[in-house]
Amino acid sequence: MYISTTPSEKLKELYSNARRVCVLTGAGISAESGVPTFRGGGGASVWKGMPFTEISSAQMVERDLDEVWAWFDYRRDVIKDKKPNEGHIALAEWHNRFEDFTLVTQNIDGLHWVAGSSDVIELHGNINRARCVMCEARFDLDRDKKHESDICQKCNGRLRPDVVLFGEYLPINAFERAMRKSRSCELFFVIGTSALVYPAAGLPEIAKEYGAYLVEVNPETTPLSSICDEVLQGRAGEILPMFKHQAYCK
Ligand code: BV8
Repeated sequence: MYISTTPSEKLKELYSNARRVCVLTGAGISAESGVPTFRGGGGASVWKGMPFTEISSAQMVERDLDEVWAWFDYRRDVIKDKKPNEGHIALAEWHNRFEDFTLVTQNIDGLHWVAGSSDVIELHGNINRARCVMCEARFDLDRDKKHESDICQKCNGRLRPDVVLFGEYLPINAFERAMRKSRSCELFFVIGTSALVYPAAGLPEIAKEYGAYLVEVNPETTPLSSICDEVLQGRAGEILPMFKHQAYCK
């Protein structure tokens, strides 16, 4: 395994010739935008004494949907003025750089879209959308305000945040597409995730199993690091722009 703060000659070669590339991002790619991560502290990990794995759980929607709304309104308020950083912007350019590029994110902050990524597979939903618990209709939320109504305009059912909570299934089409692309890619980057949450954290393992060159971008070591071909130890906003360098772009 190659560990460094800059890409190896092998990775530069692979990057300049690759056609099928897949990327999985986690909260770390938004850290430099000022969005708190979950396990790096910073406020996205506890709500009124509850760990986020409890307040962001299916049980809480049953138990106290108002409290779940309060938690997600708080988080939407925290991220409403946050902007994409150099890491998001670099990845947005990769859509045109490769013949078959897939960007998969665990994040719900929507910053990849704001950075210009045209097609993002959001495995865990989006914090700026609500979903009806009855008819599943979806409604965009106003970024600058607390959610206004809990009632579905279509069927009068109750609305909830359109995010995947612990104990809930991921959107099946999104996850199946992410799995297919993980199996078929030549180069897989896993960026800014502690690789603790499944099934998302299984995607790099699948890519590796199917022969992809697996690259991790993270200032810290994770449970995935040991199976990676290359670990780039640093911040996404520093490392990803390095790939813009003409030296290894066709
Ligand atoms: C599921 C939305 C099948 C909500 C999220 C019991 C019952 C059911 C399931 C389970 C169970 N026990 C375990 C499970 C599985 C569970 C799971 O994995 N739990 C973990 C905690 C062990 N998974 C699920 O429940 C999933 N569903 O399994 O369905 C099922 C269904 C029913 C019954 C049985 C099975 C659903 C998981 C989705 C949960 N929703 N988000 C919300 O946001 O509130 S997950 C949440 O964690 C976020 O999406 C987040 O992205 C994700 C992962 O965290 P990370 O992104 O990795 O963030 P973290 O802070 O941890 O790490 C940041 C990293 O960035 C660090 O490594 C840091 O070093 C690095 N970093 C920091 N700065 C930078 C940087 N890197 C680069 N540059 C920087 N500048």
